[in-house]
Amino acid sequence: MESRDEIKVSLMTKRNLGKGRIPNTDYKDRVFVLTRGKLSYYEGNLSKRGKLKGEIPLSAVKVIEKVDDDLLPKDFPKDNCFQVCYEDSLTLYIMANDKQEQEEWVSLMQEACKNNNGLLPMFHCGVWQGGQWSCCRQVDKNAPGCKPAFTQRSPADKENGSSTTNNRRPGKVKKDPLPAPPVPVHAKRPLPAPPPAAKVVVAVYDYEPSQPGDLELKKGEEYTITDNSRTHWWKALNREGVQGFIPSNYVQEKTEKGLIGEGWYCKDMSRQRAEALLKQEDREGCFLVRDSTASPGTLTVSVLCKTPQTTVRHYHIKQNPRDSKYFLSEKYTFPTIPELINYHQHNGGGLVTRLRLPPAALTGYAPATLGFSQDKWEISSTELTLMKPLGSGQFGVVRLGKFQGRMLVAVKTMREGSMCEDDFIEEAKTMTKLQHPNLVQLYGVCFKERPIQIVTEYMCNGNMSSYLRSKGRELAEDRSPLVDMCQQVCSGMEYLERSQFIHRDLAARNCLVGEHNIVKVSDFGLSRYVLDDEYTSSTGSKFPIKWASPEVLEFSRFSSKSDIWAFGILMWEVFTLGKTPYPNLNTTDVVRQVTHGKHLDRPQRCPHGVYRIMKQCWEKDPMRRPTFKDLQGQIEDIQEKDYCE
Ligand code: 9M3
Repeated sequence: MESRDEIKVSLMTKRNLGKGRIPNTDYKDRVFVLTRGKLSYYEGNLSKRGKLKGEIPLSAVKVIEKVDDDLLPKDFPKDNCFQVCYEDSLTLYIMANDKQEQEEWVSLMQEACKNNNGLLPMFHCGVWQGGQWSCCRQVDKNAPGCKPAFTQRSPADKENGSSTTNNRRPGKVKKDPLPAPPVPVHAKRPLPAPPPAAKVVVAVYDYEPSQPGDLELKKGEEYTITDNSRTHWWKALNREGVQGFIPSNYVQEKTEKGLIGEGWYCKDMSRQRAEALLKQEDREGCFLVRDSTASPGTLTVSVLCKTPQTTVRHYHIKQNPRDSKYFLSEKYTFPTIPELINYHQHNGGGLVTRLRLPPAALTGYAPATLGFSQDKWEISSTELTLMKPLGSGQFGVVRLGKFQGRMLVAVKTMREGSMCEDDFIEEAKTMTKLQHPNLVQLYGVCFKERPIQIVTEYMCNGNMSSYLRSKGRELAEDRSPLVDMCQQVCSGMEYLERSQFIHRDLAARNCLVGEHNIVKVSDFGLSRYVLDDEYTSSTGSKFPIKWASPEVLEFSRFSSKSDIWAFGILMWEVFTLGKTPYPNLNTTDVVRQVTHGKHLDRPQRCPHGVYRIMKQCWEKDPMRRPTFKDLQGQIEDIQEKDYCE
């Protein structure tokens, strides 16, 4: 019988853990019904609800939290488990059918119970099994939880403290929202390592939550990280004690120099990138502060000076060994770096020009998050609005789209028969976990309906090959933007190499350009799922012969080293401003040239230092080719003098 005050109804699997020492371990499919006052479960199924089997008044609920999949004992029939702790130490474990359902139930129940009096600030993220907790190995069933719970308690609750009779947590802990180390209860049992000291981070971008359970971030504010066991989504507490998930790349750890959050500070920026950004802004005194690549541990101020010619000057911030004060010019010393910068923003103080404002690209641009939220990589087509076509790829049309009506994305709609869909879906979850500022982010896949849709980060300037052809002249006036573009691709590829992930079709056409000349590698690994002989066979008309290494041509042997070969060709594309390699050769002649060790010529006006790097990528023996890590160092070392050769 449906009732109007039913908030959610789902058929899920339950395990009941009773009070006794030997918990009853039966798993039953039940129809769970959440109303404003209680959680009930029934026999039967969604179309025919049977006998009522149990009921929990929501006022008795103390914890609603997910159980970590990794901490579930093997006999649990499913993942996606969450727990409802209620009354005095009773726990109901419920297994949802997928992550989204789990997420929805947890957040709906947390919302429904948020004003409960007895909410516990800590919970166990594992299960009670075989006489111990699978998360913290404590052997007392009533041992305090080892992780802070998502207790969005009202201010009144915080002041009054917990009126619970439950003995898991003493009342005074209400002041301390951070995890306390588990209490050792049995000296002989192995105990887990105590949780590391709480990490305080500063938001470097605003973040607006897109899912229940996410926490809003405000740029410049501090947050305490309560769980960073996953790489890309962390749990954090804000100053008001509200907890939720945040994208880990939107925050940076507070440093002793206190620079995170300053609009002019950019931690990981190469000299080339700094020069390219500043020159692109083309404003006298435009500046930024970055970690020095030449002398690690020190900072460099890079500033644009327009007279007599446009140049970027780099100044090391030095420290006086006597009083530890910072300076650019010995005459003016300061106890902190922000004070030093503030001084030079108002006075030349020995610099070629006064420091003015940092580039807009540093202050405005927020990176892609990894997936839309914690574990959300399945996307429903109802969350997508499709807009104009951006072009066609190997799998069909790619459109500009909006996710949840507010975030621009690119949506690839799979043409029927163009992709080996099942294999791709299996891999997609792993691919959404790859995250780097120079990789086009795969946000998720809409695969419950056909055609499948792949949702990725949108890049406003399209592919790099066309970009070079149309904007190349401007970029080539000063060649450091070209080195910078190569360096950005190299950084993204170095991350793929480190993640043991092979691109298999690296080329300028498969890189995309965003705002401020940002370049990202796109469609990595997708060639494995192409169903088209013209593309997959090395004799097919669409096979990327001109980017293929000798071992790929001969034995289809793909590796990070064959990616390196392709990267050399991509550098050649960059320095010819988007020309097609081997312009006058047909495919048979290309294969003949490559297998005989003959390479592309040095593009006109390409610095010799850059061409030397390309040639290393084209070593016949893959083992003699450098790694992307090696190349990163070499590209970084390309000096102004290379342009004068
Ligand atoms: C079209 C096609 C992309 C647009 O989907 C692919 C694709 C698929 C598979 C492969 C393998 C490796 C398997 C062979 C290769 C490619 N390609 C494709 C990636 C896009 C695209 N994606 N475009 C954009 N963003 C994303 N994420 N942005 C974009 C594209 C075009 C314009 C603007 C933005 C555009 O119209 N212009 C014209 C005006 O000047 C700016 C560019």
